[in-house]
Amino acid sequence: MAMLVDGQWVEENEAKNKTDKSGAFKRSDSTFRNWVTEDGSPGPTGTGGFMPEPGRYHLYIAMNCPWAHRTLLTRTLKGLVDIITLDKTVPRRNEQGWYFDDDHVDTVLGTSALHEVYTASDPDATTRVTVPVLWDRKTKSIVSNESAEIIRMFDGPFEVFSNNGLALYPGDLEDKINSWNDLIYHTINNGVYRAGFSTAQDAYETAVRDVFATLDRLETHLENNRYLCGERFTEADVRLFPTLIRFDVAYYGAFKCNLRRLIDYPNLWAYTREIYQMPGIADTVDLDVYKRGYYSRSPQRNPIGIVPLGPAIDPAVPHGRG
Ligand SMILES: N[C@@H](CCC(=O)N[C@@H](CS)C(=O)NCC(=O)O)C(=O)O
Repeated sequence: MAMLVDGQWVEENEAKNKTDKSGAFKRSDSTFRNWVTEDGSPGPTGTGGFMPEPGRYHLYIAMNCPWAHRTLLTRTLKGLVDIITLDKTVPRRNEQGWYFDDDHVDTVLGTSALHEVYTASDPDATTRVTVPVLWDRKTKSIVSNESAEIIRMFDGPFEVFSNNGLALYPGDLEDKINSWNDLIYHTINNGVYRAGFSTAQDAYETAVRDVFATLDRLETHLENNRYLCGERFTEADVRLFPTLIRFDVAYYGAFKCNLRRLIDYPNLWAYTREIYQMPGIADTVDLDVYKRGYYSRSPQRNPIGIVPLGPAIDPAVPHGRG
């Protein structure tokens, strides 16, 4: 898969870049790490000047991407749909990486591929071109391409324009949320990728065992807890949901995470349905896009590119919780 090197879109060897000597999958770090803050002052890692303003910021996502899904969920849950505009790339990549077409238009810059958005921000950028991207119309630059940080920005500074009382990262739950986030990132969000992209049996088995050890633990936890941190829905739930909703249609088969299906876990499956049935969330989900995306033709994982018909799962079935 190609990437930007000194502002040029160049090919490079996917396997070489993404796995280490043991065959384990390695994810690269995000490169744009600025922050929208309440008063526009610099955040923890970036330069300043990014004030929260309605209509100033624009989110680029791809519907199949679970990291982008976090930002889409948070935008909906925090009531920011009219404050932060949105464009979706075509939900697959071609030789230009993430791209736009007649049905998926870049309404801000009119580019035909996302790498042009990156070079519009930094003409000399050396980086992978990933979704999500938070774009600033005012400075004509990328604020951030790190989903974990974009959802924190959506949770705080924009509350002056939209405050529905939902705090995804409340002070008294920070430690609990951070500890769930650590576990869920390594063993679930990235765990399924470690399984699906590994090029050695051992690395694959370790990843799959990690995935299911955490799913088993979550199943027990959700027996007596409505959400990960108890009664309150938090960022930890936002970060877990994109992997769960993709699990049976994508990761179970395409990434060989097949010891159990999500629907075999009654508590986890009901929890997933409850989140799916929250206002606006079903619109952020597209099971068919997930299936076609993860089963797209790949020399390593699916050389012929056949997309399976099943499984038929229905997250709209009443969840019966609480
Ligand atoms: N750390 C990033 C990861 C995002 C990411 O890996 N996105 C994938 C799509 S699911 C991507 O755009 N990959 C393109 C590439 O690596 O070239 C985040 O969480 O925002």
